Amino acid sequence: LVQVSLVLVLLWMSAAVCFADNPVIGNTFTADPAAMVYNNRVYLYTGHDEADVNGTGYVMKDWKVYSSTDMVNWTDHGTPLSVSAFSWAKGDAWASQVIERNGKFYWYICAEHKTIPGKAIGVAISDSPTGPFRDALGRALITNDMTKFSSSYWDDIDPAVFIDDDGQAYLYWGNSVLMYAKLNSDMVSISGSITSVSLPNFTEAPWLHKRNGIYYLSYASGWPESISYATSQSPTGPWTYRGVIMEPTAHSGTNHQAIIEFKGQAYFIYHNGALPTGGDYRRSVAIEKFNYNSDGTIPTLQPTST
Ligand code: FUB
Repeated sequence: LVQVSLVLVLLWMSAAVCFADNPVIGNTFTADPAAMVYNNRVYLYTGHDEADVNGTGYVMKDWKVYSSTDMVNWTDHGTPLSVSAFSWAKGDAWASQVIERNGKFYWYICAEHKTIPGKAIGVAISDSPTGPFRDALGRALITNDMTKFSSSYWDDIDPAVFIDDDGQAYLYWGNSVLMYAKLNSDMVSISGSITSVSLPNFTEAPWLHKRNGIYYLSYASGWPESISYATSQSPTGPWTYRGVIMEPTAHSGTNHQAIIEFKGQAYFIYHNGALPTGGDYRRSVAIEKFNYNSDGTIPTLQPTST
């Protein structure tokens, strides 16, 4: 009887640990994670879902920052950036990513443009990873250009930024079609032209990372969204499709990922609808540890909370 009780207690404890760990932010609905490793800390930048429990669309007005030295205990740094910081924007604080260059922090965001129909990408700047941030340009960096891409109202969403070892920075973004451009070293202007990329089943949410000389481009694919990825020898492709990292989760049609390495461990950071009363418009950031396969491919991951 003692042994059975012990096993039951251990089972309960391991279930409790899983529940406590994922979603990692339990008191606020958070979505569209991006992560940056800086000075031995992980900074987690998220969107903020504020739709009520019967909501039928996104209510997103600002972005949040958390940080951790162990990926388990997270410090809440509040809400250092909101749509109101961008005079050209009128709402929809959608996905974003922050990167550091020469001691400055650049926060690429997506919001609805006040005067140009559709979403646009802007950039805020700060001296600290936790802000305060201010609009770096006073105008959007990327706006809807129907003449070039005849694409949709939503094509300029989900900015992802990457700086290669040679110092060249790249901005990726898109919905239905992936686009990318080089950034100048000022990080707030585009160098050259915008290129579109064909990827199998690309929906949105690009994320670029590099490991052992291989460039990984992960993205949300299909609907409901899986997270798929492709690899290349270059940040501009050509890309070889490698498969699915995560199948759709149970309570959120969207998923949106960041992939980082911290203290020698790889992490897949994503969102789901797993909190009580969570769902499509009330999402939560979750994290899975993973190990690359010996050939550098990424295994398919099971969400530990759905
Ligand atoms: O959060 C709003 C949108 O939902 C994001 O821009 C997409 O990636 C999807 O997660």
